[in-house]
Amino acid sequence: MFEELPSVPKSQELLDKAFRRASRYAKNDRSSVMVAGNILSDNLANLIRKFPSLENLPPFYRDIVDIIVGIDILRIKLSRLNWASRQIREITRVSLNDMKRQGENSIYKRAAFGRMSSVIGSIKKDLEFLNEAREKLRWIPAIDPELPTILIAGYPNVGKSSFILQVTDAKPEVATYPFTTKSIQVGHFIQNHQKYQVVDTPGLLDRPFEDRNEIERQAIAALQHLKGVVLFIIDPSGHSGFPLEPQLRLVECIDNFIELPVLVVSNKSDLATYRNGISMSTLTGEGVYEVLGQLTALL
Ligand SMILES: Nc1nc2c(ncn2[C@@H]2O[C@H](COP(=O)(O)OP(=O)(O)O)[C@@H](O)[C@H]2O)c(=O)[nH]1
Ligand SMILES: [Mg+2]
Repeated sequence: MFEELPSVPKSQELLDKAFRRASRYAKNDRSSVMVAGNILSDNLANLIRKFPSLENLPPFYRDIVDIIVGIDILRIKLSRLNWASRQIREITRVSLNDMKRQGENSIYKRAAFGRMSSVIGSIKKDLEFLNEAREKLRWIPAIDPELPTILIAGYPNVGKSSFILQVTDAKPEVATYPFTTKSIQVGHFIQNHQKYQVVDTPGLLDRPFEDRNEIERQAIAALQHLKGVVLFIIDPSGHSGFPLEPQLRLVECIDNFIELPVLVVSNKSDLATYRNGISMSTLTGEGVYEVLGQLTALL
């Protein structure tokens, strides 16, 4: 949806293109105005059409877009392009009328081109904004909001990435979040003809919530729009470098903040086990498919 966003031209590039074509292909002033006007208004209309419709965005994407660029400002910028596109059509129409009534005179053409330039000039900042927005949105993590999703939570080094590697077939896709330096990992597996995605969100569900900034909190909130279940992995062995205590506090925190079902599993059963709950080893594979079964049942 966002990967295919076209690059947004600068206002001067748009004008150059339109006027160059007009002078190259037009036989007279009338067709010159028509060519330039059509190129400008069509280019703007196409740009608007290629941006995902903000009304129909799935809630997950909607929240993410809102975090990254802001839905309201994006809507305003797109409507400015729409305004400009209509202005250009109107200028073209009026100018062609003038020429029809008063006869061809290069004054009309020059006046029309001047007005077109000033309309396009007035959306310079909007075009720049949209191009920057495109750069940010193209990197929206490869999460498909339609698929049932296993979100992995837990402190660093407990085995979250190892779990993805164990249960998903291909190498997980890695995408950078636009709002952190970390990379999100998404893998897929199929069970009973149903495709599932497994998502590891470093930086989001791996440390106490008090440490989070507003954007991270919003991103976590966005995750809740997914058809999801949280797999909370704890490492009772001490191998990860984190004691059990803070890990259990994070479980509580996530339980409180996130409305999706949470399954707590203790990992590294080859090293140590935690008395209550299910355990697995993402190193040896022991227990991993039982855990997966429980997760898909919750979904
Ligand atoms: N002994 C043991 N080590 C594991 C197990 N799972 C992961 N590890 C190791 O723990 C370290 C962190 O694993 P990783 O999957 O990167 O953790 P993440 O930071 O939560 O993604 C790596 O060195 C893994 O090889 C396990 O079940 N048993
Ligand atoms: Mg990891």
